[in-house]
Amino acid sequence: MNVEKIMNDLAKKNPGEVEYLQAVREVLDSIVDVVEANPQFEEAKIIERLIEPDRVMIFKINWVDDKGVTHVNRAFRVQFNNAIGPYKGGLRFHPSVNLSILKFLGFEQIFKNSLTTLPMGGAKGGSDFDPKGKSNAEVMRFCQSFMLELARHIGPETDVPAGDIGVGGREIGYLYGMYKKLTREHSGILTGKGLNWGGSLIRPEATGYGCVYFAQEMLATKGENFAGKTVAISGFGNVAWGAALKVVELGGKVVTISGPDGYIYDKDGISGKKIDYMLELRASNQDIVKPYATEFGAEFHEGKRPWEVKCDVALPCATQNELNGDDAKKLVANGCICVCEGANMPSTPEAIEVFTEHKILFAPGKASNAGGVATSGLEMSQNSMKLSWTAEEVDKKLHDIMKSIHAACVKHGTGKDGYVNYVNGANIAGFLKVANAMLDLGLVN
Ligand code: NDP
Ligand code: 2IT
Repeated sequence: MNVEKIMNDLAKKNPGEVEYLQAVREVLDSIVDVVEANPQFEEAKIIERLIEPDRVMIFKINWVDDKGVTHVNRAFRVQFNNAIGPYKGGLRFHPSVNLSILKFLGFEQIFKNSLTTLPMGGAKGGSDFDPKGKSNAEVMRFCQSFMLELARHIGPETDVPAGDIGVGGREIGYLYGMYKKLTREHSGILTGKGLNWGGSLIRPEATGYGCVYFAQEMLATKGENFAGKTVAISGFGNVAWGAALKVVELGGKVVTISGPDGYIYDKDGISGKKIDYMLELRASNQDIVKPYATEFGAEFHEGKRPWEVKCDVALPCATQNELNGDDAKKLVANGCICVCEGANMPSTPEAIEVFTEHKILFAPGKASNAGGVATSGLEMSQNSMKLSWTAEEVDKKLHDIMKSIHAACVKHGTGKDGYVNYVNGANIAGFLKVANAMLDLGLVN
C-alpha cells in the first residue's frame, strides 16, 4: 500500500482539510502492514472506499434570537461508513466547526465504534452555532430549526446522532422534541436522552468513566493503579467531569481542569462539591474556568494549558490538538507515566511521537473515549427492548467493554520489545472488523 500516494491524492481532493488528513494518515500508518499481508483488502480497494465518506449533508439553519434578529448558521451531517451498523456519532455545536473537523471526527468514529464490540457505523455532525451566551429559548429555537432539516437524513435504524462539544442533555431534549413532533413517534433516534424519555443511566458519566477504566487497565500492565496518583485533566465539560468523578472514586487526586481562558491548578485536589461546580460552570454558558479560582481559592493560569503541571497521569478531555510536542516533553520530563485521551485526537502527531519514543503508556481517544458511544449503543439496545437497565448493569457492561477494547489494543499493538503501541492496536483492531464486513457485503459502501 502506497500511503504517500493515497495521502497526496486525498490532500488534492480535500484541500485545507488538515484535521481530516491528520486523522487518515494516522490510521494508514498503523494499518499498512496488515493491508499488505492481506491482498484481498487492496484488491477490493477497501482503503480508498473507507477514507471517502458515504455522503455529506450540508444545510442552512435560520433562527431568530430573543431580540427578533435573524441568524444564519451552517450545519452538517457526515455519514461516513455503515458497514457494521447504523451510522452513529455525535453532534458538535462550536464556532470552530467546519467540514474538515467533522470528517476527521466521523472517520475516527468508524474505528471507535468498531472497537466497542457493538453494531454501529461511523458518523458525525454539527454546526458552527456558538452556544456561548445564548439564552435557553435561543438554544431551543436553534435546535428545533436544526432538527427540521436533519430529521429527513436520520432514523433509529439509519443514523442515530448524540452529543459532543456544546451538545448535552438540554440540546438533545430540544432536538428529540422536534423529531417526535415531526414523526409522531417515540424512537431511539438520539442517545444521551433524559431519563424520563428513554435515556440510559450512566450515559452522562460514560465517556469519562470509560476513559478512566481504560487508564486503569493500562496502569495495571505496569502493576500500578490510581490510588495516590496525581492526575491532570483538561477541559471542564461532560468528559472532564465524568473522568474527575471516577479518578477521585479510585483514590487519585485531580489537580487541574481547563477552558479556553486558561487552566486551574488546585493543589488540594478537585473532588466532591468542586466537581459539582464544574456542572454549574458549563451550565453558565460562559465558556470560562476562571470563576473556579475565586470560588475555591485555587490558582488560575491565564491562556495556558495544564501540561506544565507535575502529574503521574494526564487525561486530555477538551478538544483536538490541545497537547503538542512541547507539552508532551514537559509531561515526560515531569515524570508522567500515562496519557489517556478522553477527547478526540487531543494529542498532535508530534506529541504522540514523544510518548512512544519514551515508551510511556499512551492511549488514543478512539480506544479510550469509546465508553461514551458504547453506552449510547447500550441506550439503543434498551430503547429497542423498551426497558431500562439499572446503573449497576450499565456500568458493568461499560467496564467490560473498556476491558475488551484494552485487550484488543494489546493483542494488535504489542511490539517485539513488549511495548504496547495502543495507537496501532486500536487502528488495526478497529479496521479489521470494518474491512472484513465490507468484503462480506459486496461493493455497496
Ligand atoms: P463539552 O462541551 O461538555 O466540553 C468541552 C470542553 O472542551 C469544554 O470545557 C470546552 O470549553 C473545552 N474546549 C473547547 N475548545 C477548547 C479549546 N480550544 N481550548 C480549551 N478548551 C476547549 O464537550 P465534551 O466534554 O462532550 O467533549 C470534550 C471532548 O471529548 C471532545 O473532543 C469530544 O469530541 C470528546 N468526546 C465526547 C464524548 C461525549 O460523549 N460527550 C464521547 C467521546 C469523545 P468551551 O466550550 O468553552 O470551548
Ligand atoms: O465522540 C464521540 O464518541 C461522541 N461524541 C459520542 C457519540 C455517541 O454517539 O454517543
